[in-house]
Amino acid sequence: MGAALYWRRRTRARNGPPKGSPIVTGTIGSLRRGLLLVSLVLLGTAVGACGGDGITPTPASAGDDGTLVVVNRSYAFEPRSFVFEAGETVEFHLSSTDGPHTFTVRDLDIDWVVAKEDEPQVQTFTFERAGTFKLICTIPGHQGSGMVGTIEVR
Ligand SMILES: [Cu+2]
Repeated sequence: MGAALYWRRRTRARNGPPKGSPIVTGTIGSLRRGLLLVSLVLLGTAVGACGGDGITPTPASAGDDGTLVVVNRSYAFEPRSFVFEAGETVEFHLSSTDGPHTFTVRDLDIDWVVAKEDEPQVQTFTFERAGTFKLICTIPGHQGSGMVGTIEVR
């Protein structure tokens, strides 16, 4: 805004009072639009950060029918954190929005490849022991790009 005022003063000094001049109005208008855009981008970043590592999202559980839909995409699991009861059997419906991914929990011997879009594959698993387990995608580069999650069994 400081720059805009400076520019206005200079313009006024050079060309006389440009009160209500469309040029000035247009410039201020586009500056406002620019600021609005910057604000929206900052807001988007802040909202996006909530889903990141800083704040843990509410963990997902299986529905009343024991099923749970998980979407795999580059590079995230949606949802990315889960909570189950020990002894609970969950029917996972896994799909990928893009290339192949895996739903892998090494400590539980889970290693499911999820390849085709719009064709969820169904995998059933019983979580026997309590603990916190790391979910990863083993496609090279995906884990490093943030395709990780957490499964808590309690
Ligand atoms: Cu992946």
